Amino acid sequence: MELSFRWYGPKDPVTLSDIRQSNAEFVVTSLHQIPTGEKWKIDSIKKRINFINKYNSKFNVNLKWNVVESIPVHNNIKLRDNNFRKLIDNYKDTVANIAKNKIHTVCYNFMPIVDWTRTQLDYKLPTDGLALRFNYIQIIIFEKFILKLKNLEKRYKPKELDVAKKLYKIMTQKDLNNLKKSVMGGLPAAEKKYSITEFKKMLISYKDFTDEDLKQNLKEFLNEIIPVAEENNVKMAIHPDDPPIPLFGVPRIVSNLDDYKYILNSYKSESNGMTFCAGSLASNINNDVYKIFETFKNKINFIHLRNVKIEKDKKSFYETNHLNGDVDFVKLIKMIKSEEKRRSTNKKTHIPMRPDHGHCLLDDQKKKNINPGYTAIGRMMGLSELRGIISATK
Ligand code: DNO
Repeated sequence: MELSFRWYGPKDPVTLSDIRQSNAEFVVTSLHQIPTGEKWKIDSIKKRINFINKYNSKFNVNLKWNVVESIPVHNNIKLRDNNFRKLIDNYKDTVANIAKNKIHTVCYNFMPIVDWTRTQLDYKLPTDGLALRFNYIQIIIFEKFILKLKNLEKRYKPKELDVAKKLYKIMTQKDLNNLKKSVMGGLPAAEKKYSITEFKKMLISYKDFTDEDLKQNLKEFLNEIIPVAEENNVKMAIHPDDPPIPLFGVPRIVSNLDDYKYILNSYKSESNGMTFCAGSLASNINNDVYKIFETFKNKINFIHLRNVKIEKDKKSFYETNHLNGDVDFVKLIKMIKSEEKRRSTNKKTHIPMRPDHGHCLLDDQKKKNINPGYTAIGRMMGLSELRGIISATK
């Protein structure tokens, strides 16, 4: 595996030196300063590479940018609406420009409106570490009492709505503000921080939009992007919905094995691949992560390793450390290593992998400016646990 670490660029409180100290050798990053939909110019990409190189010297581990995570897909592309033609052209140019800078893996997702979603960013664990959590009832509270959406009984059970109502009554304004912040833009990599009005406006654009509609639009997107990726020897890697369950009444189409079958068969090409995100996939109890890995192993272009524990209601979860969650990482890493061995007849044997998220631990808990899930110490602990497994497995 190419041991990698996500870095949010020069403004990330986690520095390139911190990353080097974690023992990672590769950097996964994106030009987050460029608004979603705009084309990335060759020079802007080069500038980022030069920034990384500036701190590389003959005395230290030379970090290399191996994966772009992400080139976000604009909602107008997902909706095939307004200026989507121009946006697709920009996306193609960006993919080509990345390749011109010798980066050949792109992670992206196709979740409507938001990227990943959590309801709590500081869930206290028995170890005193702080974790990210997704609570199903809190999502209902968010939809019903913050967004004030109607017709929730179509999507939620009467008992769930009842529990949500009772819990809402005892929540303080601070609790509600925290929930709102967690869902609507407290997370890094969110394409945009929405106000309630903007969020509702986005929901309206997806009104009456079905899973089939979104699938069709993803297929059209692949039909246009994959040939450009092929031409430039770029491997696209679609990330699963996080969490892989329906939210806010809008479609989700990258959630399970069948979804991936559809996507990967929509355009058969080595460039049409997946990001295998263990934690995202495992947060839907119906997903068998090992089976998903086994089924699509030759299509896996990028790997995210983190672990989750599904809670009693079977729909909520929190992020555990790598060794304590529902996914057996010893088993999974053995599978990854055997896939790498299988590929070793080809040139590219090592799959880029990054420890995805970590708990907020030690000094990071005292810092004001952190990216939830992306603190240095927690991820470094994650990577260390993974490195232990990697070196102990054949
Ligand atoms: C969250 C990340 C996601 C991921 C995008 C990929 O921690 O895994 O933000 O980068 O969904 O496009």
